[in-house]
Amino acid sequence: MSYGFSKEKFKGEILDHIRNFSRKTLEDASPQELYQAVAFAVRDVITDEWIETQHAYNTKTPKTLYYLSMEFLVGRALGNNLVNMGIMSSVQEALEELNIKIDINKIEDQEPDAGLGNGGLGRLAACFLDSLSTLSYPAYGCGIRYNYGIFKQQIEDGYQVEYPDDWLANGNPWEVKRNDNAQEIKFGGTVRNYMDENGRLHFVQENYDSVLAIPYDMPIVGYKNGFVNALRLWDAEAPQKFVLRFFDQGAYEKAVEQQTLAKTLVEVLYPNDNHYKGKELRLKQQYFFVSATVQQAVAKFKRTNPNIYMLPEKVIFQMNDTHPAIAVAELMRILLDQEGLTWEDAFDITSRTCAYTNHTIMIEALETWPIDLFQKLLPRIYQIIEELNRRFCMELRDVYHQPEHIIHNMSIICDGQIKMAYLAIVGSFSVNGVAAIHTEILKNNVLKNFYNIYPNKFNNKTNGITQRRWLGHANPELATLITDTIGDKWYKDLTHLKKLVPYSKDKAFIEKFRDIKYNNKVRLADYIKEHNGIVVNPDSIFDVQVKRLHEYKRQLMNVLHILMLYNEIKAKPNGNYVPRTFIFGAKAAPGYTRAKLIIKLINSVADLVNNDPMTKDYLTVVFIENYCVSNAEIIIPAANVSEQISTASKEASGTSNMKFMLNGALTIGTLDGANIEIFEEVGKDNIFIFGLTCEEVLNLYQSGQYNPWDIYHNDSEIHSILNLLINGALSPKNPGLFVELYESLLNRAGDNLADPYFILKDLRAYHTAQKALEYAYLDEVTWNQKAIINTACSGKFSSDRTIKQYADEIWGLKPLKIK
Ligand code: HBZ
Repeated sequence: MSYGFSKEKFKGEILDHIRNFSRKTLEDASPQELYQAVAFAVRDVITDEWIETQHAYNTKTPKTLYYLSMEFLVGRALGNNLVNMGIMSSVQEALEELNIKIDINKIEDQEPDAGLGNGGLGRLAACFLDSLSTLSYPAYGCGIRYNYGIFKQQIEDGYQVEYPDDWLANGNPWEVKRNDNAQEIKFGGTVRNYMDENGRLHFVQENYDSVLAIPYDMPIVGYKNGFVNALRLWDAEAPQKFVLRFFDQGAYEKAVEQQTLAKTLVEVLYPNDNHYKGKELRLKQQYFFVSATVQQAVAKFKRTNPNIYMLPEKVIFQMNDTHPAIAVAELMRILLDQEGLTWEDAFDITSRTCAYTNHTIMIEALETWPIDLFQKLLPRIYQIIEELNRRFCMELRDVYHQPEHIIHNMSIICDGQIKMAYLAIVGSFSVNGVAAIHTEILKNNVLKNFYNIYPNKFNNKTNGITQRRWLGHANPELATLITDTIGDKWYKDLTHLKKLVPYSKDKAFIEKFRDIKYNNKVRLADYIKEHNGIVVNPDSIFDVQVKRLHEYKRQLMNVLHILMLYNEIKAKPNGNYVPRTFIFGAKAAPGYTRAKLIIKLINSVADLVNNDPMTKDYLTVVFIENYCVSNAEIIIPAANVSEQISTASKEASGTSNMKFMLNGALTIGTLDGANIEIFEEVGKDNIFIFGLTCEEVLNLYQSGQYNPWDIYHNDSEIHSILNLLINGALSPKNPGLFVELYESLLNRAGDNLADPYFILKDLRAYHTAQKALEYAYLDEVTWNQKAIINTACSGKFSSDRTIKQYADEIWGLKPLKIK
């Protein structure tokens, strides 16, 4: 079944909306007003299916997934909905018939990105929602309706400057407020206990501050199946907002405090990616949306199931990293204090309902909360975690016969801190990593002790991306070529792309594929001209690294390689060089000083090479500001080369690597995360692999034997580019500016090791791989064949595959037939 669309009705709704809300003629309506009108008309088309899907949940009471995530990086909804509803061309026709002069892309551009996430983890959650609806799985995405999403980045004088992302300024036409599902969330106060007449102990939280959690639902439209799930984002409101003026003095103050709490709670997304900061407000945010979701899920379950013991048969809480790990304790609280279950029964139910996904092994990203902060804010939850830990340690001792030092290491509470990852593991029946190598590292290194005890909990679910957005919407020309060649089944089953393999030898297909890449490069060149004022050559190699800025992702190594090329050309100006455009996009966490300096360095290198008459025809460097979902949809389809150069073992999976591959870019990368699986799919001739392996990195790190000075002294080219960082060539007005980065590569004060990301160690190998790539690009036909093979072999990396594995192997979820 698909969505009931009538063009005439649609046109009428647009006219009505402009008339009633803008009070204008269609001609006079601004692009933003047109966007609002189109969005409302589309939402109207979705409504019946949305109601029906939700009605089927109520009547058929299927097992339902609650995907708990602090982040959903959904981007824009309009274009994606049109693709999934299969009405893109009908809507275009309708707009033409209404004589609307601006085209649909311009209307789509009016929509602000819903930037409710930092990077990979948040975008993964958004891809998962798309797959869940497309595969008809009953599910809710559950998160926070931040007033401000990820900051907007501007580059000023080469530096990152952050601006607030007021994404709700013009309202949000997709969301629906659901007052009837409001939940009360309690913070602070004290816990009183008493014994009842039957000798049972009860716990009551008193003198707490409370805030109301109000859900806003956004529709998540499945691909041509009439199945509409909800992304449920919780907003905070103060309770008793309206009776403020009747309060006596004490109550008045409390009421004001609660107002402030509600206002600050959902104000802004924390902009750190792979880095943990123990901020009290962040813990409040976590408990706020988790408690709201768990309370609501249990209440909904109880409406149709009298037997609470059946909960694991009907409800799954999947925790997207440890940020929602508090769900374990919150569910325990509800089962113990509200349902009156015994500890054993409550724990049995909880640990069959919760599951945990780990997204990082980076030590600095692991969440731990100081006991005093935690206890003050969540006194009852803390008691529960303490008891959980007491019993867990007892089990380690009595059942698993672990020695004391191991028990100490595994304890959820240790040295005044609560370790959220351990809480998540102990309270879950499933612990998964996000790429094969990542899961192996979890099992054999980081979480080894837990794996020894609970081997059956551990499993891998390699990440994926949705082809509807990342090919269907982002690259419509390629999508059409593929459909014309092999049919449209790939929209629902990406492995169909394999049928393109024989076409990698078909001259006409190769040419079409090449022309589409060229057109996408022109589209990106236009974007760059408009936003950066830089003219780039669409015949040059578009070499792209877009992702959060982090030392482990090694944007700095990319820049150093560009400087090597620069020096080569300067030394031999009459050589034969393949023109290259290096494109970067990256936000740095506002407090991450070194990452921000790397952004400045990229822009300084851009100034140098783009303006040097000897190099400017061969080398162009572009930093695209404010990298986000909507500009990723323009950048990725235009890439020839995908930079995936993290220090092996550090990137859990990566997902942009999959988007690039799908769009026919060749990867240059390390054997890290999902790069390894991409390598397995495409074979060695269609990828450029270099550098240390995970094992080598882990050994080198442990041995402490890395000495970058040897490289500095023995490799004269590396020597001279490092000197560019300290001789003022890149920052004449402030010659010492980049000394810090130079130092970070050679002597890292305070670390047990110079540069734990081994940049100089891998730089030469990276340079060699780049040379091979450049050489391969010279043969246009072969290059395009490799690009086609990349697209053809990307089937594994659909989030549909990932979600089906989660559903079959973890959740026990079945697709729901609506009609
Ligand atoms: O999750 C990323 C991994 O780095 C990446 O390799 C993986 O592909 C992706 C999806 O599994 N992790 C993140 O994006 N992590 C965060 O954004 C993050 C945000 C807040 C934190 C910690 C981590 O407190």
